[in-house]
Amino acid sequence: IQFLLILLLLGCANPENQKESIGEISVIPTAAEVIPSNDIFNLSLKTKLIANAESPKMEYVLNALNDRIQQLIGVRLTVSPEEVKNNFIAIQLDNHCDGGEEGYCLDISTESIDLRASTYHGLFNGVQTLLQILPFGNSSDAQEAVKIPGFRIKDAPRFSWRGIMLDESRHFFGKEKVKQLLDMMAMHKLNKFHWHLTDEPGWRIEIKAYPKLTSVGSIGSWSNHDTPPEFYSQEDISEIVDYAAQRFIEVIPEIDMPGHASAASRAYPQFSGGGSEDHPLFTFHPAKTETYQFLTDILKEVAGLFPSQYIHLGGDEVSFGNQEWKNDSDVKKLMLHENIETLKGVETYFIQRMADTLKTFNKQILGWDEIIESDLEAGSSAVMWWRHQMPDLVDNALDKGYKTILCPRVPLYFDFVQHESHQLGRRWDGDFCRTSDVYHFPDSTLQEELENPLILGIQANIWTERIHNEERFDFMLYPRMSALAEAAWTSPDRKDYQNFEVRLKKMFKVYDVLGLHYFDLFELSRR
Ligand code: TNX
Repeated sequence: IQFLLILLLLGCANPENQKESIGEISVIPTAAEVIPSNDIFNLSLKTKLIANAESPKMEYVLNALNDRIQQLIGVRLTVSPEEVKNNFIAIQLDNHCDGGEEGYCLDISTESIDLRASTYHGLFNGVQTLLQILPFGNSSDAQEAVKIPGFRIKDAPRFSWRGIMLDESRHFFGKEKVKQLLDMMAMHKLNKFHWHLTDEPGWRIEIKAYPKLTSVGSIGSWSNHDTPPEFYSQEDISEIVDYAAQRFIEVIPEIDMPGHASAASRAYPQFSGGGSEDHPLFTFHPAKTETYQFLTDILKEVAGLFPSQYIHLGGDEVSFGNQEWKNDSDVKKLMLHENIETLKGVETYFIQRMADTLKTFNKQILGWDEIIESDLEAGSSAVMWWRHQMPDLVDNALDKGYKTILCPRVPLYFDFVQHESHQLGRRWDGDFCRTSDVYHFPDSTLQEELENPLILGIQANIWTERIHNEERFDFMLYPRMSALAEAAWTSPDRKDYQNFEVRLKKMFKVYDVLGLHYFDLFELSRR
């Protein structure tokens, strides 16, 4: 990506572009308050860098900035120990910039670029804004100053949860594609990466206690049952978690249960609770002590790999394959013993039991909206609302005191088509997910609920049954991800779709240079 950005800078170096950017800001997601000025900051070899803290997190912030500065002027700036009065970039932790956990104040004037925030994450977000403001320069012209237009910006996010979920069970994309996704998320100030690592076609995370999960369970994908094993070793996982942390992105793993368990069951059939004709081996067995031990061992390793406070336990669509539970003598015994009357009750029992297990590892449960019916700890448990045709679920979740993330199928499922002419992808009763629908979410649907602080934010989900290669991945993700970013970050009074389209056209230049196979939604109107 860094190499490609150099190309971008070289390719777009043209004085007209520089003029064009003065006086207007073209950043996605757009900032809360922006005041342009006539000042110009000259970034050159003489520019000094100041930072008021030394720590790994400050390094992450400075690296993000220096990667670009190096492209612009040929060198990285080192932190200057002396006091400087002019031509400096100051990156400072400072409680006077009142932007909460992730906000920042960015002041670009003739004398200095002054970035302040009360957290490192805020500083990182400020750097991301600055990177989008920096004019396109020419790295071969290191002697010439790069002119940066003056602005005073004060910014903070609307939602604290701004997420993307990627399903790598159905199709496996691998480390490089995931890192590119994380880079793009960072640029867009998206901060939660939910990683769907297990499901029917493949189990994608190495578990040392159960090697067959990957040696057997990771063979095959949705479109090809005979692929060689494709999975992330624990080393790979740590590399990705670290790469994300350097971009202030939290990685939340999902180990789906008790349904969507087929890949695990192929490897270890002794823990299977059976399935259905369409979904063989779909469930874990809910009434065997050994199943719970198996899953506890797995979650113990998972908990050690991911610093996130959450582990996502899925919990979705169990009815697709729990028919065999009905006639199972152990399940019958469990129901009798625990006073459970329905299969949904068995599911609820299972989830409650596993949520308790998570607590022993100091983790909290996150799950799909089916888990609302379980009695979980209020205040710490979190659910993702996905069944868009059932908006009452949001109220149910809030009533039970669960933290709630909004990712309704329409408009936030990126495996759905984005244009009426598109054939490849899902629809729901003819409905699909346009970029503009993504952009307008959630203001187009929920009102009262949004006042509730238990609503953490929004997320788009990339399910990959129908996304079998990188080109399709890009096409389904971009530009909807840019729209998601603004929906998640920018307050409703600052949202303006027409203005977003103008900025998106500029973002397309970035996509182009990165070689992303995005859907050019302006192409149709250009013809
Ligand atoms: C429903 S969303 C699922 C996924 C599918 C997706 C396809 C959810 C919790 N379960 O297993 O991949 O629809 O759109």
